[in-house]
Amino acid sequence: MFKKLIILVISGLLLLASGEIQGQSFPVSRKKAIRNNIVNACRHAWNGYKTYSWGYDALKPISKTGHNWYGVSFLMTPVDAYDTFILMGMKKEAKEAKTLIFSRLNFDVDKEVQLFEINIRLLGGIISAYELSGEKEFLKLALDLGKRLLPAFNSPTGMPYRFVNLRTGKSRDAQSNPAEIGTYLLEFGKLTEYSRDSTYYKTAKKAAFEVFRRRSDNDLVGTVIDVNTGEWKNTESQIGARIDSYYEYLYKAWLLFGDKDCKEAWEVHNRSIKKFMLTKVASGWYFTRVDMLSGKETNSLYGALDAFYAGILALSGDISTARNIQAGNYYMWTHFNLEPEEFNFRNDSVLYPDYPLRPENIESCFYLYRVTKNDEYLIMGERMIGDILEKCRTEAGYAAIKDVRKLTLTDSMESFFFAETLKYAYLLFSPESLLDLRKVVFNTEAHPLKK
Ligand code: DMJ
Repeated sequence: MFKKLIILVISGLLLLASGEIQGQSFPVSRKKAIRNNIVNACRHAWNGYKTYSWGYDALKPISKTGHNWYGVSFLMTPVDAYDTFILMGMKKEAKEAKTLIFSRLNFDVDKEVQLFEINIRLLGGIISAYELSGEKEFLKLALDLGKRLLPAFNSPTGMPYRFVNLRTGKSRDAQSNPAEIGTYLLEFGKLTEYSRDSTYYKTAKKAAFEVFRRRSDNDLVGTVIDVNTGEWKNTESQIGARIDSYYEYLYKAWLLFGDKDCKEAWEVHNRSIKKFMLTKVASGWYFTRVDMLSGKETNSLYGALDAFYAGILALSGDISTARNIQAGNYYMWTHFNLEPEEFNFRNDSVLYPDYPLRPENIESCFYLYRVTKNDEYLIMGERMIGDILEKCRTEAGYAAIKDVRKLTLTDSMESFFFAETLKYAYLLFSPESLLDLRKVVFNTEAHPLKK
């Protein structure tokens, strides 16, 4: 009898330790199985890159060929994937990516590049790689790249042009937007930290605040602005495309560097976003689009990019709004069986039916799970990553979807699939100790930067 009791107590303790009881609906063994699937998917995609597009920016997963954004390669995929390999414990793949980067990545090229993308994917990726590996070669690359991006900010307002030539510094395209103007605070702040040259952070902050000071009386910003004149060219305000990471970096500059001005600016915008854009309908809460001057609705559109905002709200402590927004995010995913790029949340019609392997919906699940520990976000995440790994898989990797209603594929596998989609999904099902949000802040491409 006594022996039986001891056995019962011990097996109970073992179950408790394994999480089989604690998280009834989501035992540790299930999390582990999902993590394994994600690692296998990551390896499958990297093997495709290695076999068919080694040295290129990205793999085209249907035609099995390589693709460069600018004619020459800046190794977008290996740079974006490197810290994901490290976090997933994929040592062999991390080494392969690093060797390729050190042997071939060179920024002294007479090519014009898009400042924003090069900053979030390459500069962010390389700085994070340096912090995770301690390899000086990464820091050298980051400082070299940073110097080459600075000339883009030489406009009459201090807001950067959209394109810059990496060798000559010649810049062009003054019709920009808040995201492409205000998403440098984290990476440039890190450059200032490592170079001890305050120019970087000051330049990034000036650019972001040139947008902020042009906000409307409603404390909203528009979608297109001329960086030469500072004049708004499109006054539609939204939280998604062309504005998203401007908001994100105001809040995260506070988290990473304790910059109070940035926190205050975020609070000003967030209050107005909630006042003018938050819309409650039966399927969930959404942020609609409004005119920055009148505050009136222009379009009841919502999409894959907007989904990130629930995560930022969760991070900033506004859990109840975040939860309701995530309900809308999940509806967008399940109703269409993979989220469309944009849909009208008032009548469920699809405007842009593509799904380019975006991470934002899973990203918000990850933050919400971290702050609430509610299994519901694991269930959402499991469904989403399951759909992606099943419906987007090709022989060579994972492909974007052209139309979520018909599940037709298109020949592209963006590097953010490695940097963000797989990483957030993996972290959602991993122990918190793998990545402590009190110690790091993710840039907008999910490259972790140390506080
Ligand atoms: C990423 O490159 C970044 O997250 C960016 O801020 C916008 N979205 C794409 C992925 O969807």
